[in-house]
Amino acid sequence: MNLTQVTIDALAERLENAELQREAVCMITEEFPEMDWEDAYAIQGAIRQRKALRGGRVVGWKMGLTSFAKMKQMGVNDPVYGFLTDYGACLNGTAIDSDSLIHPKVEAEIGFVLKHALRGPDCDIAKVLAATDFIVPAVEVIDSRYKDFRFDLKSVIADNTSAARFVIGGNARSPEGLDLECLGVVLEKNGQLVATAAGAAVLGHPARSVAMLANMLHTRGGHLPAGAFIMTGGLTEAVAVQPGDQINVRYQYLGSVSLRFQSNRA
Ligand code: OOG
Ligand code: MG
Repeated sequence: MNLTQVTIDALAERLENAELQREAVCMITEEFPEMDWEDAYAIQGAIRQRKALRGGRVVGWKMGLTSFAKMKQMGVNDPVYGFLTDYGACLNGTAIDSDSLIHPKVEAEIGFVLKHALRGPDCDIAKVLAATDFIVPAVEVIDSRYKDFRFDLKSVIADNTSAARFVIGGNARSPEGLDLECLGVVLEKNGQLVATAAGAAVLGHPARSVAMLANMLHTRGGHLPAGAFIMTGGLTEAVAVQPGDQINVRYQYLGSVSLRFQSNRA
């Protein structure tokens, strides 16, 4: 680690305030180029602690930058992880308050819920499937706290991988008998097709994203407990949304997830 605890705490406060006050900030590696991976996850951990002290709860994990489409869009090429908060959870069909976000984008994702704990270092697709209770379709609303949604990997890890809101919908299904690689996904905005994908868009198989998460958590002394909810990462490019936009994502086998964005400003 290259940053002091004082700097880590100050950066966590800066990024969390950017979220709470909806004001984008400059990428933090510009000011602290010496920041390393452990510093980045330590800042994310300090944000998590700040939320916990205020009574916030962590309700899941997320992997990010797990598809080629996402890596290409953001100009980075390694998966990262973050956490999901209780206040981020929104109901299927809900209107999301655009005024509470800076510059939201939506991502179609596949969610896993575990029935058994998963521990690294040797998790693989088979172990993940054996530990999975059910698969759910989900949409993540990301909202980078950085100006113009521009960042490098360390900065985005510190910013809890742009996590903001998420919606679980459709039908939960056991992974047994589901072809997760071929699982088709159709993303529509305002009734128009904007992106399509198959499950294999995420690291060749979405369960590989969960395995990678368990292995990454292991390197920092963590694991995924039974009951854990995990979002495996956007299958397509993220789609920018404005107030008034309606999003509908249809999943093969799993039903659909929909949400809209609404502003109360005049
Ligand atoms: C980082 C978060 C990426 C995903 O599903 O790939 C992410 C970002 O693109 O802002 O959540
Ligand atoms: Mg995501």
